[in-house]
Amino acid sequence: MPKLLIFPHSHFCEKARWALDYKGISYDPVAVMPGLHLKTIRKIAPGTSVPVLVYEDGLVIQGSSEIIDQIDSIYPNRQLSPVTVEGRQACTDIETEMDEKLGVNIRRILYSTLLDYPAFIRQCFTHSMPVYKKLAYGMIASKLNKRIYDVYVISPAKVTEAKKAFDVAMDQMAKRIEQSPYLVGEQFSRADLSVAAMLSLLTQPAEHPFPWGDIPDAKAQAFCDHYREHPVSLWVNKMYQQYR
Ligand SMILES: N[C@@H](CCC(=O)N[C@@H](CS)C(=O)NCC(=O)O)C(=O)O
Repeated sequence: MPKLLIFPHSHFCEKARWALDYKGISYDPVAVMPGLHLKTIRKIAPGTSVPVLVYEDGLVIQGSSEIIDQIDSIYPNRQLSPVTVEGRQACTDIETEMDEKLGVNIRRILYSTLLDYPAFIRQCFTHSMPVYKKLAYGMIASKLNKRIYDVYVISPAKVTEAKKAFDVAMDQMAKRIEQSPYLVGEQFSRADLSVAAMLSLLTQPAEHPFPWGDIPDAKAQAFCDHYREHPVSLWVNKMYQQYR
């Protein structure tokens, strides 16, 4: 059975996991800890990011979109990629654009306040790990959280920019789903799955496998609440109910 190396709370990992689950592919999800993941991932893949799918014969696929490409190419059931060239290109365009405008920006916005809540971050970074790893996290937590801030949040000005870009992208998505419940073609595709996974941090749907619990920060909560009734949030929840 292939292993899927993940950060369990990550929306990019959720995208890969949802695709595997949707297609009914058996895999073993293996949680790696941010920071400590570098050593593990560098040994097997060109970049350092998760998700990474590792097959028993040694084949390694890194990246959520690349994983969907690969599993669609070898497991024909429940195709997530459209059959037409135009459909595939439309999915690639949406995924590339929204991974950045929604996925990267929401990560920046939420980390900008949630990093101040050690118990919440510990739960995200060590979920499903053995006790010795949870203890190891305690030893690197403050250095790691600073690094996460530097890489993903960067500065308050970047957070302000991210909020604006996120809002524009939400409205852009709202216009698209006014026409049809599916972003590309007449059926559920990787474009729908990707956008919904990127926004799973916003709506925290019940079908998402991570046990979020309460958001401990009022600003982060207010950000999520602001979009609670947004048509795109309602659409995300519907995609989760119907396809996750
Ligand atoms: N384009 C990549 C992005 C994945 C990504 O940003 N992963 C983050 C977690 S959300 C990560 O692994 N960060 C640690 C690193 O890059 O070393 C994908 O779609 O898989």
